[in-house]
Amino acid sequence: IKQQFSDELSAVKSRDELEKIRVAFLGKKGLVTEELKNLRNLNAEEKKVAGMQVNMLKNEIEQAIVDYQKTLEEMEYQKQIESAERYDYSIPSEVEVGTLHPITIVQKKIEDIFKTMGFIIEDGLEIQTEYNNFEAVNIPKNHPARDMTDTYYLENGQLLKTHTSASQNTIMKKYGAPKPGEPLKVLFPGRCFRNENIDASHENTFFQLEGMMIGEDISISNLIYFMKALLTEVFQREVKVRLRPGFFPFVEPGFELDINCAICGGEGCPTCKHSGWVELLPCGMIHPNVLSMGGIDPDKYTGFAFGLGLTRLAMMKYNIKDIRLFNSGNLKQLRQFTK
Ligand code: FA5
Repeated sequence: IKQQFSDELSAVKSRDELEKIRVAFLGKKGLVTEELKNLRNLNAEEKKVAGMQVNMLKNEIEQAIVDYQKTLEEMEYQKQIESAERYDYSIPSEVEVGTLHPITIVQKKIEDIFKTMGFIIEDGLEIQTEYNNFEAVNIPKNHPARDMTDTYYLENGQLLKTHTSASQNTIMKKYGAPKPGEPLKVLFPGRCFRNENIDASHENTFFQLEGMMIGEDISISNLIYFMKALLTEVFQREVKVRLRPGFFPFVEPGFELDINCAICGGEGCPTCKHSGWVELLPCGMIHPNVLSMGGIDPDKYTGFAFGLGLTRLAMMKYNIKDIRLFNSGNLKQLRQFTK
């Protein structure tokens, strides 16, 4: 039986064939099983010797089948490897790789600068309540300041946020009053929407990047320090700026920081409406009412806020004359900006 088994096993090429052999030798009517059954015809002495031999044979065959099963599996695996598609990783790829949008590049750069200065980055909703967009930043119903922006209202009474300041209240409530010596420093970029007459410097969909710092003795000098750090890093050179008083109901005092137009160098061009300056960075000290509505005690804390025109900043950085390029989907032009 042993000889017959090893002859037949050596011819096996598949798992099906192996199973057939297993049945032929170890199955209910298999050769080994028959031998085991025949033991009952022997006397006690013979049974002892033959029983041992048959059991040994049975174990050997079982083991041989298990081993052969493994060999077959390895052979199949080897076959799969050999027939698998082969890749040559050294051949240069012809797949086109996308690039970041220029606004994203500038946004990431500013986020990195502010992160090193200890700012947290927050993400604000694009659909906001009237309360967050207006009331909570001190622009009550019927206040003339609401005419400053033409708002896209949704049917459910909510609106597309007209400025990133719409997130101020939510963020103040999320973090609460700052701990002593640990001012709250947050940066929150976002897409804003206004029903504008579109021209070279006005879009109906554009980006702002807002920042806030609130603590026990935050002053205008902190504000100016951070604004300077921001612009020097972005432009990698000293930039000419001018500060004018600016009115926003949510800051007191408020300022407008303008940057010398990079397109014409201050000579005057359509991008800067022939003034030589681009309105870029309104800012100011957060109004006490806004702090109160955010749950922060204005008698104890002060803070500054700024609302950078991120899209306009990208125009100045990359010398883009017309704001409409950003939303144009013109990849040929947009992908030239890489850093
Ligand atoms: C605001 O939106 C204030 N929320 C900013 C602010 C925040 C002030 C915190 C004080 C404290 P303003 O409407 O000026 O302000 O817009 C801010 C900037 O967004 C502008 O300087 C400009 O760079 C940019 N901006 C405004 N409207 C458009 C537009 N239609 N297209 C492109 N950029 C725009």
